[in-house]
Amino acid sequence: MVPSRLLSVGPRPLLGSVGRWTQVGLLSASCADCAKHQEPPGKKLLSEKKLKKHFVDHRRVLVRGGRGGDGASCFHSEPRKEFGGPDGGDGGSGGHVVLRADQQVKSLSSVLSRYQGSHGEAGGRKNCSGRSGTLLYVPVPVGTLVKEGNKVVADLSCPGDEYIAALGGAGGKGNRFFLANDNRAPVMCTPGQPGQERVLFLELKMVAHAGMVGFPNAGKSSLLRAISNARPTVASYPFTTLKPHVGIVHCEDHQQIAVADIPGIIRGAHQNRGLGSTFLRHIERCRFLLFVVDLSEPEPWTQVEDLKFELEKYEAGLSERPHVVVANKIDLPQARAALPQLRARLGPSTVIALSAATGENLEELLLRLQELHSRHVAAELRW
Ligand SMILES: Nc1nc2c(ncn2[C@@H]2O[C@H](COP(=O)(O)OP(=O)(O)OP(=O)(O)O)[C@@H](O)[C@H]2O)c(=O)[nH]1
Ligand SMILES: [Mg+2]
Repeated sequence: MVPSRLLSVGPRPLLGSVGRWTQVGLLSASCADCAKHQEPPGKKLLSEKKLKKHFVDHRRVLVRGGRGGDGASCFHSEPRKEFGGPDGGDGGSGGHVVLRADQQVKSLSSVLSRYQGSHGEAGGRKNCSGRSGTLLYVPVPVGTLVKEGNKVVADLSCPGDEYIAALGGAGGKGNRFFLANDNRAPVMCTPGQPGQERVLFLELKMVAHAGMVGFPNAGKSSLLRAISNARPTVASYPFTTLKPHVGIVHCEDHQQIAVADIPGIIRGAHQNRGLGSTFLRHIERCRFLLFVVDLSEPEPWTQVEDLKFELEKYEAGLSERPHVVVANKIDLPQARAALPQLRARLGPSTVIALSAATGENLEELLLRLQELHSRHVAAELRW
């Protein structure tokens, strides 16, 4: 589910051909042979400076809780009160490091490689406890998965979700704590404990209802621009889109459907050809898929076969998700000629022929999106 607060950008007037629909956009969000479990071979990691400029969807972070303050050892003394007793206060506890899902944050590029929680202060005289370390909040995008080793330890999928990444250390005890009947003047005090230290792997998986996958130049970004007011760049060269974009379609029954435009996939993407298949992580959470096909290309059905093959290589069963095939560029004569054959091969109800450029037949796609979304909501309610 896409949290409603994520979709809070106000509605915009309609596109003529889309009729009753309003649009709103939002820019951004192990089996041995699964490509997602393999590191892309031979690709150099980007430097910190370069990472800042890019859309970053995974990060390794060292988090360390603050150290607890030391307990104090001292004795009360004032005029006419020579043996005032032990009055060393306890140290304050160290501050935790907390990951918090923030919808203003769109990628993990702002997340640093290490975080240190603030330390607790030492205890003082007159039984004064030291100040505890403050919480250190690290804002991460909504949809961040937190892993330790291969184990998923948290899924921050709603705005405001929090996860304590590293606990602060406990404060030490002052000598007042050790006062007992058989020991009226303890000098013992304990030091503060070090904070927890962990290496976490953050992975951003976009939260969208529908994921668009297709070959480069199929017209995915054009389609997203046509049905929402997200503005991914459109150009006639392959791999124009280098990071995922999410657009929100507002339906007339006030449903909001988030649609993700994923960078182009080519055959062999699981072997790191083209942009590789790591971007497919962003459709893992999508409830349904749109296979966008360039109908003006020869044998357009092979594009669907190749896309399904790549999806299966990435994660078994991914291509089985509810889906429709969007046959784009129907405005071109050669595309119109290829449509009957595509329909015959894939089934007439699976294929929606449209033109993202002219807006022809967008209505059918939007109705189908609404139908798929309603089915998904009904299935969730049943659970
Ligand atoms: N004639 C026609 N051209 C289209 C249509 N949709 C997109 N195009 C053109 O196809 C080219 C590629 O469109 P994009 O939307 O950038 O394609 P994409 O799938 O996002 O491509 P990548 O980002 O590279 O993966 C652009 O020149 C568009 O103008 C359409 O319906 N009809
Ligand atoms: Mg694109």
